[in-house]
Amino acid sequence: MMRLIDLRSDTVTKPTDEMRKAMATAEVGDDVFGEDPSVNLLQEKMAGLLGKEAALFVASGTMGNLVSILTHTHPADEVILEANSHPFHYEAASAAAYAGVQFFPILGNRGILTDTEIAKAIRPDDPHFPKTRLICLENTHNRGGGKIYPLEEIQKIRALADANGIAMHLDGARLFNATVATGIPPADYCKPFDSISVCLSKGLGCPVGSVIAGSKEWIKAAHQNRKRLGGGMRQVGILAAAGIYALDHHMDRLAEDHRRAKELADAISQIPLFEFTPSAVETNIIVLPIHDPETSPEEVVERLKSEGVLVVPFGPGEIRLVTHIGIDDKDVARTIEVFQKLFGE
Ligand code: TLP
Repeated sequence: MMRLIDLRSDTVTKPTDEMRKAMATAEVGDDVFGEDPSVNLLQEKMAGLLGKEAALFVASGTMGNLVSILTHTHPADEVILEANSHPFHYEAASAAAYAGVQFFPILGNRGILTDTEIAKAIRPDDPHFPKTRLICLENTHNRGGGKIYPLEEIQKIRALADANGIAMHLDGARLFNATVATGIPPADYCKPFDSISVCLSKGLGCPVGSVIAGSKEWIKAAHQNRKRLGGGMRQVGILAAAGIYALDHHMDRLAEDHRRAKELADAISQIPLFEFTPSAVETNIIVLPIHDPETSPEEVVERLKSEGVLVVPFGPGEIRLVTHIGIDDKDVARTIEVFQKLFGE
């Protein structure tokens, strides 16, 4: 059978044998009683790594963002975020449904907003307007093609938030891709934020889970919101053990995913149908433009699939490829060969 090369997302990874061993032998307890040693260890490790007082294991990145937004806001507050950000684009309006907040989306440059753009969206203190309570940023930015948020820009936004009494949350689903690519330590990247959500189930290669982090007091309130959403889990150390294993063994290797994404970008960008600037690929995500309006993303996806290469349509005239722990150098070479065979001139 043809080996499938699955570049649809870094969420498709399967736990390695070593990770499965760590999960199978994990010490567990009832986490609703706070008695799961593996969950407690993961939370401590992550809080330390992100430079925050406390952390909380949650089921998914979507739950991490929702619990965070719930914990920062009151119904009818407003949250400023980027128009292509995950909470606005992909979370089924969960913050509207469960936190009762209104989003103020601003279209950025590949997901990056500046302090000047955000400043214009902050509401004046006037009974006509909602209260601007929270700014959410995303690093790396998924729909921005894995774009790294420059730390200096975040620091300027923090100064603006401080001047206006606004909290800041980071959707750091792929924060470690940014820290590995830049060499900036996670705690430095997280310092300007009141809360952070990081995913274990993306580049780190775990089957499930995210962790949110913040002050002790904030995490206490977040814990109650997680409970309200039905996210209090029991012997969940089996999953936390995968996270601990990944923090110890799967972090540095993200650089390999970035190198492979660059190799793919360099080769595919030379095919006129997909021409783009390969240096735009900063981490593990490649968003490819399709320059022929007659060729739909779905058609490109189908043709690649017939040769065993899986990618996803990513909006009008675009497809996305993501490298991850399940993709090796041979897969990269084969993918380039398939692109050239199908679409090269
Ligand atoms: N992203 C998924 C899809 O939902 C699009 C993917 O394949 O990239 N924040 C960011 C920046 C994300 O990219 C994702 C998932 C999430 C949050 C949500 O994480 P999960 O899927 O664990 O709820």
